[in-house]
Amino acid sequence: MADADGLGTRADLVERGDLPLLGQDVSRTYRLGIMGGTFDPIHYGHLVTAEQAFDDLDLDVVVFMPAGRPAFKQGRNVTSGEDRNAMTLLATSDNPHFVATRFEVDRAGVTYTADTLELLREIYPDNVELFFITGADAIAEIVTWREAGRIARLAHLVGATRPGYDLDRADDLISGSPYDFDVTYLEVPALAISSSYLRERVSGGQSLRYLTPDSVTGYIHKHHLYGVVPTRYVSVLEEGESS
Ligand code: DND
Repeated sequence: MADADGLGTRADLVERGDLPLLGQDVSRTYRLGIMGGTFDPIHYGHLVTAEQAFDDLDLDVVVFMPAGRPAFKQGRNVTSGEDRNAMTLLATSDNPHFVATRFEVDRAGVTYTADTLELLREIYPDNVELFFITGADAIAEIVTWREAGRIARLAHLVGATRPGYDLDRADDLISGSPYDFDVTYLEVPALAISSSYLRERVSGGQSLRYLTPDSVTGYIHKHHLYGVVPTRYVSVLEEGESS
């Protein structure tokens, strides 16, 4: 299969462990979920959304794809692709149907979703369908993304909404757009957490426990991300001895 934008052949990509090998059995259709995100940092909102999409849409696997240079965050200082990729790897490593890929991190220039989907379409045979998963915030915005029409042609969309979320707005924007989006809406448990909330907590010296896997928190502390405030853990015994 053709070289995908200098990233290597289909076999290379699979051998590197970056992308799952799908489509071998021509008598069946495969369903590949793609969870794109800045993941700065990744958290349980992202993970629970992908897990639910996997179950509800009967996906074969969900690929987590940290954005290389995100198209829309040029104004903000985004953590390096290497760090965001490492955190994504850690967060997904214990789930057998999640895979983290460097597909966008390794791509030069601004990474647009339409280009990513086009490259995946070149890599995978026709019996692999693409499902691009987004959260409630992103689903209403998708009509404004670069080459939204191309996105609509290349992939099904999965829009994860929270209970009580005003779906009508997203639906109006999508159905009012000139593009033929195929969207499946899912209701995921309300996890009112965001990467910016996690960053604020880290810089304020607060815990990330139960917001993201502990391995991600460990990585943030070890690599001094988000203005981490070093914590000195003192055991109850030590405290008692010093008083
Ligand atoms: P975000 O920066 O929103 O990622 O980017 C999401 C994807 O959209 C990436 O793949 C981007 O490359 C792509 N995008 C955005 C804008 C323009 C274009 C492409 C373009 O090509 O023109 P976050 O890390 O913030 O979030 C990742 C996903 O998780 C998003 O879909 C977000 O809505 C969702 N999410 C949650 N879902 C459920 N519960 C929560 C969530 N927090 C974030 N608590």
